[in-house]
Amino acid sequence: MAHSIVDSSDTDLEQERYLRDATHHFRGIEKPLKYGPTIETLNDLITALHKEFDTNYVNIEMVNHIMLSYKSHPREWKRFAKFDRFKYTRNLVDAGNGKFNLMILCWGEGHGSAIHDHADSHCFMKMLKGDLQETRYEMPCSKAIEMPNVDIGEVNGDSDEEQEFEREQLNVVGSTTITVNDVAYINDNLGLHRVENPSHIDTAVSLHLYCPPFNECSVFHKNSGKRIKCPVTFWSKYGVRQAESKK
Ligand code: CSS
Ligand code: FE2
Repeated sequence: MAHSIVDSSDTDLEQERYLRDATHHFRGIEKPLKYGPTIETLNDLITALHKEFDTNYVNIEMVNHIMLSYKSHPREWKRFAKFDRFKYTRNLVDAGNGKFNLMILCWGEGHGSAIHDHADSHCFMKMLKGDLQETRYEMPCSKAIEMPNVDIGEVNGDSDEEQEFEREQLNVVGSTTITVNDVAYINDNLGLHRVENPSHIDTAVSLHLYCPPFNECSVFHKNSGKRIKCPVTFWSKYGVRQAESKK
């Protein structure tokens, strides 16, 4: 028989290459696909994602469909939703066999992210509770500066430090508010964003899918366009709070 044994790491690499290529043309879909599966529960969503990522070719529209089709039921995701008083938290739900990361982000009243990129990956953001405001920016040209010990949640990017740095003010492309069950999509080809809970009364919870997964991204200074590489960490994994050293 002429079957060749394909090393699973080759398949993984091919999938990674395919996904990164797809960031150059994919822009997200607004409505679920007519031929897509029904997704009733968070478990259905996770099962459907695993099926989709099981081959080296990933139907990214189908991934978008899966995220759009799920309707938020708090009882299904509550155990992952762990808040901090001071900043938004990232809570890992499923590590997708190394092919994707599915996580729940918990935004306290007024919490927001720095302006950031998505490390050449696809980012789907679905609202589970409350609203989030997304402000988009054009990608600047400046080079990365390594800052390995600062987490994405700790960096604000609004200060006026770094006066000597050659300025390249980030241009705002637009701003939208997403509400329960909406899905926003972004990748580096479409630009950067800052995400904020605009409410000072209500918390917000969102479900994020990143593929390929990443453990560092860049944050950007609004007035200079200066770029800083930051590790991204988890506040909890599979419903269990991470010790400081294990994030
Ligand atoms: N990308 C941010 C959240 S906004 S999409 C993060 O992973 O922390
Ligand atoms: Fe983001």
